[in-house]
Amino acid sequence: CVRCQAQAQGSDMDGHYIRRCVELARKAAGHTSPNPMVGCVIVRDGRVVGEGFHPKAGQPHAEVFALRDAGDLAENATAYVSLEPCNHYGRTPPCTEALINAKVKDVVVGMTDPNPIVASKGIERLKSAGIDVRLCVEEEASCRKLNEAYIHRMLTGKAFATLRTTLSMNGVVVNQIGSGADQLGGYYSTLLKEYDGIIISSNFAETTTLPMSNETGAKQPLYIIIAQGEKSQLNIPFLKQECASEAIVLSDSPITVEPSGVEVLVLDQMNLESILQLLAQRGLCSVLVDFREAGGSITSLLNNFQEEKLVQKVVVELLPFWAVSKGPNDLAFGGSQSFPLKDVEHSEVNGCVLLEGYV
Ligand code: AOF
Ligand code: ZN
Repeated sequence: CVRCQAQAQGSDMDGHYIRRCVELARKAAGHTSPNPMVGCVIVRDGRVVGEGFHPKAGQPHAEVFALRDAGDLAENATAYVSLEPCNHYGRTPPCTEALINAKVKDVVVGMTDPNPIVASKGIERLKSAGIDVRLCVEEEASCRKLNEAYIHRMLTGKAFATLRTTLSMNGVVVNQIGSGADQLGGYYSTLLKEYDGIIISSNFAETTTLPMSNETGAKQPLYIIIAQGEKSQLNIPFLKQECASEAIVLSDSPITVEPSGVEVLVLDQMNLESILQLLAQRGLCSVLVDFREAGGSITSLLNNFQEEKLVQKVVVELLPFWAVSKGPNDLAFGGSQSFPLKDVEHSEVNGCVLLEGYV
């Protein structure tokens, strides 16, 4: 019947507009933590009348920007939001009230908010105000993927960890910045933009020239430098540059760091679990474990990462590059079992093959 067709069309369009919300949300990738990335689209009579996204924690939510953009046209419109609207006073007032006051007719959400102070209460509040609310089942998975790190932190109290390495065509772990291989690794600047922090070993920090965020145009990720063993001094040249990123040194014993002024924390327990908890407490949702040296101070942290469920994702860049092997090459760690990764995707970036999979 005509009515059913109209409904089918309506739900087809749900997917379309929620995908647009995800696209808008991603504009703030790397800037929203500890908050999620959220996008919102306001549609009236089949026409987009307002769009917005959440730019940064402390700033207004996506719905507020989209409602402002729509103005009076929000009345009787449909609001699409990639995440359930919040119903609490945090750094900003509840989006449910903003939607109710704007008199929207219905709301389509991409996923419910795992934040226990929201968790379906936003949807209930909208329904109690007579607003029709539906979940866009078709795009729920893409909304979850968008905020996989935020969801993980919310549910576990730990930062979402991605293990990253680069391999040459002959299977050598490429850690020699300046060898020519790093120029090919154009994907690194994308990672710098998207992750809240990057864990590297003290050896790597001492010997490398990491691309600084000002050079790559990205925001400043926090470098988390792991110092383990007998070292009592650490000299980190890349932190002496003018546009240096922020850094924190996590050490298992007292240590002096050059340049001075870098924050140093001596941990009683140097294990990945306590590090990821500490980073989550500091508001980081996602962290990249940049692993490019066998036997370095990060190896021991990763010994049982699969069993401990501490690493969620693995990213490997395969570079069109032949490298000289300078020592043990196989990143041998990770417990006693071999296992296939899940939901593997591959893509090509600047002539490198990028493989991503979930643990
Ligand atoms: C939304 N739309 O765009 C975002 C939401 O401190 P606040 O006020 O920014 O609140 C943060 C919480 O609000 C965050 O943990 C998450 O539950 C929700 N984020 N909600 O309706 C948005 N960013
Ligand atoms: Zn909100």
